[in-house]
Amino acid sequence: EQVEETYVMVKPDGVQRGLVGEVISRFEKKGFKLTALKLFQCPKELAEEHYKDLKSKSFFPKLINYITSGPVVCMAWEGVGAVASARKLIGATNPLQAEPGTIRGDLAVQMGRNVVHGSDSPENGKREIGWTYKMTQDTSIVEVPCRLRTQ
Ligand code: DAT
Ligand code: MG
Repeated sequence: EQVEETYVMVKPDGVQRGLVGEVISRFEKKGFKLTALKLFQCPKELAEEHYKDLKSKSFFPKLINYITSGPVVCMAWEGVGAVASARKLIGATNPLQAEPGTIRGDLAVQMGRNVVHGSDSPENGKREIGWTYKMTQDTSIVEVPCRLRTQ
């Protein structure tokens, strides 16, 4: 197992419901290291890029509408096997199928409101974390200025 960085994002429903602390807490308790954090409003173009593999799906417009509906919290978490482990902590895509003990299993009931995103591969982790940094530097993006880099 290798030290990896994964991108975790609290989606607008999670932010609106006040679950940011709960999500962060689970990753902290697991033992991962928080290396970046940002609160921002995802532009439509970036949402479409983020979910481009799902472009042909019937739910794609709804998904983009949801993810751009309010601020999201973007994070990078580092640790041994962090990508797969984060996916386990998050649970299955459909919250009704997610195991109790997982974030989605404990905190959500709807596929279209499943609280959190986690990268599905180390490559996508790098790619998705890159956007967070890019957004941080792009002053044209409407954002709550909130940035943290631990080292
Ligand atoms: P995950 O978020 O578990 O990686 P995914 O990448 O397949 O799942 O899909 C991204 C998001 O799209 C998912 O979190 C919720 C939504 N979604 C996926 N499949 C869906 C479906 N069949 N109906 C409605 N929304 C769906
Ligand atoms: Mg996915």
